[in-house]
Amino acid sequence: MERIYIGLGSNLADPAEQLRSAITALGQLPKTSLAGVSAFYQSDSLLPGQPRYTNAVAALDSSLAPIELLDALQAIENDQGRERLERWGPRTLDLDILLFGDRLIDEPRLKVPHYQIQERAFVLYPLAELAPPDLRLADGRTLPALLAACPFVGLERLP
Ligand code: A4P
Ligand code: MG
Repeated sequence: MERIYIGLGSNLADPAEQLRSAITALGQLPKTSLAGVSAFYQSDSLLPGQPRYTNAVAALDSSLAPIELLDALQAIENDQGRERLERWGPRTLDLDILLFGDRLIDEPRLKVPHYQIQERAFVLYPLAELAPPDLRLADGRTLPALLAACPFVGLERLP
């Protein structure tokens, strides 16, 4: 079993409902249990002209292999009507593997830790709700240092 953190994001077709059904689907994955879910956060899109995003982070305990988990996440994205029309386009559901135990993964289909974790308040603050406060990433960076360098700006934590 390894502890895995998944970033969830949606900016189309009732984003909060998209996140809730994705969380249900995560809890039903084989060899996996859902260990926690953060609050939901809203923020403007990083790309101009797109609807606002709703984001959250889920913690999983799983014995799936990383690529098996990626395949399962992409199947959930597809089940929830995601159309890959353009990279970085608006989406009903985006599921990113943020951290996978203490693994460093650098494969064509999968880079872990997720490459933009440090720039994304909508990832770091929900992650901090679930992770141990002194969490150290596989690449040596710590969660407190990442939080200190990424201000809580433009994020709205939903009740
Ligand atoms: N891939 C590589 N590493 C990973 C990983 N750790 N987890 C590959 C998941 N996938 C990973 O992803 C493209 C490919 O990345 C996958 O086929 C997988 O093999 P995708 O989800 O198909 O495409 P994408 O979502 O358009 O790209 P990406 O890079 O995930 O987009 P981003 O960077 O997530 O940008 N603003 C706010 N406020 N909140 C958001 O969530 N998200 C985006 C999308 C832009 N602005 C946003 C938000
Ligand atoms: Mg993605």
